[in-house]
Amino acid sequence: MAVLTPEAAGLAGPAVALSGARGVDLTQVRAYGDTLDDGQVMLTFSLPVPFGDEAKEAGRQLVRQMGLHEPQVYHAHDLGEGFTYLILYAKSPFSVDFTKISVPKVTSTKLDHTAIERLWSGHYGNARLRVLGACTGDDAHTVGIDAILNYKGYHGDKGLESYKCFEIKNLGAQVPNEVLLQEARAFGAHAILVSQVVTQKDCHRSNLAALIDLAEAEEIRDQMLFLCGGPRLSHPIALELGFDAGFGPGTTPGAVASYLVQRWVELGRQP
Ligand code: B12
Repeated sequence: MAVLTPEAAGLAGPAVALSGARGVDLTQVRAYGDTLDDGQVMLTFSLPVPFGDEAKEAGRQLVRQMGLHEPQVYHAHDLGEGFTYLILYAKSPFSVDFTKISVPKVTSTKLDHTAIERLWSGHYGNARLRVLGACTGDDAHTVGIDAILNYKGYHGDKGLESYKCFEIKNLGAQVPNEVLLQEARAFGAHAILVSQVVTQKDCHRSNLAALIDLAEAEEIRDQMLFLCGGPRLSHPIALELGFDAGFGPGTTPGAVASYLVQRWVELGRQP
């Protein structure tokens, strides 16, 4: 399979039309299964109907309605109680122009622990950046925010508590937005870190957007950096929701520390 990263294809700068290596036309990229440009995709879903030939045919018809061709049921499984699980292959006639794709990214450079501390102390001496973290709304999944904030950290990378330049307060699980902002004022927070793991009915989006609305109503939105993170979050989504930055799966504390310090220096604010 021809694997071309945007950087390898010279796409890090402005969008350019390229004919990639091994015959890949980056202006018309199609899904790849067995052979280049065959448009082959795999779909998995469940249907609330009993397992059997009718369930498989229902799956094929749904896939055709999605605009895909030649659906084939690769696997079907009885989930019990009138539900069927399906895996189908089909062909997609669609293509994307890869050369026109541009995704916003966190622009800070990933620095090591010592470089982060040095950058901070060079500007602010012994002052500290106060970071308030929480898992908000009904969400009780604290492992992610703990991984970023707690001393022991994540994936061999120590958490923000291990840095001299940060003062950390972790409010834990199921913190209402109102309480988070009250705590932020009382703590004199410079940065608020929110974790959202549960995404049912897009509750992560509505809860995060509500936090920003509240911060704007209380006229404190621009006084602090607002970061969010979780398995279904990304920097583009965070920007869309009014946050300064967003971090997805696999984020290391060092990446967050690098962003916080560089962004604070860039803004020219005093802690
Ligand atoms: C552990 C776990 C639990 C534990 C949580 C314990 C705890 N103290 O956190 C318990 C058992 C309590 C639990 C309960 C529930 N859970 Co649960 N749980 C999980 C599980 C297995 C692992 C989550 C985890 O710890 N990941 C590890 C961390 C390190 O990863 P992470 O959160 O993505 O964090 C990283 C990044 O995203 C990022 N990050 C995260 N937050 C932030 C914040 C900031 C600011 C930054 C910068 C970065 C950042 O950095 C982290 C490190 O890289 C997942 C399934 C899975 N395998 O992911 C289900 C899962 C999240 N749970 C799920 C569900 C449905 C529930 C329940 C609703 C189940 C129920 N019916 O009761 C309840 C909900 C309780 C509640 N009110 O929230 C679903 C969520 C589905 C969805 N998309 O909405 C999942 C995906 C399981 C599934 N496949 O169905 N759960």
